[in-house]
Amino acid sequence: VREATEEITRIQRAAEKIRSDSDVFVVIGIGGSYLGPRAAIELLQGPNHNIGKGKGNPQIFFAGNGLSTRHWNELTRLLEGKDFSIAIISKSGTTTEPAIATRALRWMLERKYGTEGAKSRIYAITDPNFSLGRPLEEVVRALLGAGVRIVQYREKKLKAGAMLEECRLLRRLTREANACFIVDDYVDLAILAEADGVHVGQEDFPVPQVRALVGPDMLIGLSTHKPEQAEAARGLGADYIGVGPIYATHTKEDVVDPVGLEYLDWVSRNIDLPLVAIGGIKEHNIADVARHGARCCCLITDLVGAPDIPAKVAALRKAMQSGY
Ligand code: TZP
Ligand code: MG
Repeated sequence: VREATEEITRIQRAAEKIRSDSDVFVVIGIGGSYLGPRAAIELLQGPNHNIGKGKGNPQIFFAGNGLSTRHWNELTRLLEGKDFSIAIISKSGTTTEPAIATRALRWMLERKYGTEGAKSRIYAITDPNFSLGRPLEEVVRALLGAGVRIVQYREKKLKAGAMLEECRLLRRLTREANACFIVDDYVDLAILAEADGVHVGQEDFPVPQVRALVGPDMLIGLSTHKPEQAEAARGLGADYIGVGPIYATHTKEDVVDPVGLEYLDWVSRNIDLPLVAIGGIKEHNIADVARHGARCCCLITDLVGAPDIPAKVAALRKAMQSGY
């Protein structure tokens, strides 16, 4: 009974978030998985349920059974410039529905960042030791100004109060730039700073316990170093995985041995979760990392330690694109 109640609460919270954040709600389901929800939603859309005007009252689009070009064009026209949520309904665990959702999300990223930009994403991690003495705010403003849309706060020395102050600043800057803000290691700090996500390692609190603390909406990233860890990640509830260290790095203390490009190859072929490659990635080797399946690369020293951060971001993107 307790589990059922928790599940209903989870669904209600998800529904609330979809209602408040989305202009359009896309329902994807095939066959029977499609007809049931369609009937239920159409019933709810009766005269007293005026669904369909945008945020607070999203328009509902049924993409189930609609794999034709005409249907797809209709969907993309509807989604143009809008905020949207996607629900995948699958009774049998088929891959068709996630494939449509992935296509829609890729389309959205390509519209937003351009075809090349969508496949060459840079995930920046802050580190005061490698920032050439520049203040955190200056470094992060430069990253955001250069189009970086994922910033992780990674701090190992400051006291909790000072970290919270820095995180509040980064939360404000990333929100203004429409960028994703992740906090490394500290679940409490991520919650207090209203971060979009928290990143944990294999030896931190286990992902299910982190999920219990952060709730259903916050992203959880999990570092992985071998196939068993990557295979377990989805079941644990991770939203994306770190893959690395690809190359040797001195930036992180007690880091595991480099996993090389082979592990990245394996993950990109076998694991159905977004991945970010990390560890010793630099302008001179990022093309290889991209060639082995990374569409999002995570860097510290070569990025925050660059004298000209915008020039570095542009060079990294260009090098990534040369690797595809
Ligand atoms: N996790 C795995 S490697 C690493 C972290 C935080 C450090 C990456 O830093 P750099 O300077 O890009 O090698
Ligand atoms: Mg960590």
